[in-house]
Amino acid sequence: MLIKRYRNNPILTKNDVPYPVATVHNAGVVKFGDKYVMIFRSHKQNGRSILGKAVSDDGFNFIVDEEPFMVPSDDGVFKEYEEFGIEDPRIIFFEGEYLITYSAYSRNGVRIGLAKTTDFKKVERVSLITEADYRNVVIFPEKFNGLFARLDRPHSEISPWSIWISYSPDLKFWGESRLIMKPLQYHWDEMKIGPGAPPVKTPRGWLNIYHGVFPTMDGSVYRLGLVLHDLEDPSVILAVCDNWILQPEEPHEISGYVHNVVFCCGAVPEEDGSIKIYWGGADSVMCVGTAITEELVDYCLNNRRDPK
Ligand code: BMA
Repeated sequence: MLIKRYRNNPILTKNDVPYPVATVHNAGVVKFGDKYVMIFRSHKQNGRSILGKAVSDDGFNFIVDEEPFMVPSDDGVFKEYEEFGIEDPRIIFFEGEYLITYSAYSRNGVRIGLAKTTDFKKVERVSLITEADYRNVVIFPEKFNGLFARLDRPHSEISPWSIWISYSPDLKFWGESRLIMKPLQYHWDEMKIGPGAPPVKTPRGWLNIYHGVFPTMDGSVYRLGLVLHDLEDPSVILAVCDNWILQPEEPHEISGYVHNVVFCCGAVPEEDGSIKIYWGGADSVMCVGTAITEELVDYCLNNRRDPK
């Protein structure tokens, strides 16, 4: 088995949160000094989402802060575009700052916000970095030829829910966009794909743990898969794994707020070559599993499908 589920999953539920929430799911996680910081999404009891923070010494046992970490802004342009809530945070560390991308929902659609922090106490919004109909933006934690790069997932009728890449000199203005990967017909990811955890650097490429969705008569099923991007040119996909690496199997992944969902927004590579992969179960709870990073890369390279 590639991913070993932690025996005490779920690691976080709404009962661990000291303020009223209906769910705890889809969290970004990073190392912060000798701690692990998790920024998770919660539905409030009005169905709109906020972001909470939890801290851990070992990456498995987390304590949630007394107050939410980020709630929809009450100021300026962010207020206008976060009215319906903020969702699905991803975190990277770049030159002394933690950058957080999140989905911002409003009557104008869903777009991506970028915020930054150095201490996970004070958080500053930087910019809204996409127009409407974008989700799942992950920024690479390194620049390429002086530019930031990100993977994103716009939606269009002609090419639904595919993965694109874009570049930016300053994190604010993005361009040079290209489609690099599509869902595959009659395949576990045929309906939608989207970047999951921010890409993890490995000796053989950037590893993107992505999600894929398959429509069934009983609703859609969210699973996780693997993509490997070239180290120097991340627009080049070296391999897309034909098989999923994780699917809903535990009771708290199969049933909950939305049933049959495993959804990843964060993974933490460790110095010993292992990696902690975090996922939301059934849009209700947070889970973690461990894998060996090089085994994931081998599995991806040995079981390829075409990217588009
Ligand atoms: C996606 C996003 C995720 C969610 C998933 C399953 O479209 O909204 O946040 O986990 O659906 O409901």
